[in-house]
Amino acid sequence: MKISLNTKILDKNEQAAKQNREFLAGRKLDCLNLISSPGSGKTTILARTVADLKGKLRIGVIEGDIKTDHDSQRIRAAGAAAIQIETEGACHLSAQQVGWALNQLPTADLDIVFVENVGNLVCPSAFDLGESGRVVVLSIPEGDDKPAKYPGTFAQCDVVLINKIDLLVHLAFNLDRVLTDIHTLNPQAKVLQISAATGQGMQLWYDWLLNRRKKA
Ligand SMILES: Nc1nc2c(ncn2[C@@H]2O[C@H](COP(=O)(O)OP(=O)(O)OP(=O)(O)O)[C@@H](O)[C@H]2O)c(=O)[nH]1
Ligand SMILES: [Mg+2]
Repeated sequence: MKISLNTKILDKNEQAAKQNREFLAGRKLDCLNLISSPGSGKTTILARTVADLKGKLRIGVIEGDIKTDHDSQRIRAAGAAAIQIETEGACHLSAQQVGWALNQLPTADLDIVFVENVGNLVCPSAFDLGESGRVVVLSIPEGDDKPAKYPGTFAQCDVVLINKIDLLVHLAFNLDRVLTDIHTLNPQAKVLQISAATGQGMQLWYDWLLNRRKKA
């Protein structure tokens, strides 16, 4: 019984994901799904990206949180359109929710939509949103064992942002171990070391984003 219910939920999600993919392709819109633990710095990265790429990349953001619209307010303050989804307890965004939010955004005037998923390294990676790429954010204070402990999430992404690199000097974090573990799980993934607080390495991220657009 339990298995068939799960299958139904996933089937519904898959149908909505397919519709989102078609919607995005029809508008030549890139869409990146950001996945991480709570507090890794997703909103800080996005707000800085919006401000720094003003005039170079037209960005919209879909924010997923269990409660509050704090993150969408931060994105709007940085200068981009943002739609908040409050999941009211659900640990991930669904493709249906993202489909609804895409319809609220001024997509005709955008190049890319970022989806900031609910902070969680487990559930979001199991749900296809119809996105064109995935970004996993890992921050230094979370510890260097996270890729090994949450292999599914790190195995299914295009880029890993190692954020809060400014804290590396203060904490026992074996960067070599993390780089090796990510490479073993996902040899294709690009790994970038950044600090959304200080700006260190952010240009590497912007280059990755802008190159992606050129290739599309
Ligand atoms: N030192 C340092 N702090 C950072 C950096 N990036 C973000 N922070 C801080 O980390 C905390 C969490 O940042 P958020 O951007 O809210 O993280 P988030 O992943 O969006 O959090 P949730 O949406 O709650 O999952 C804030 O206090 C930020 O100021 C960084 O590069 N270095
Ligand atoms: Mg956030």
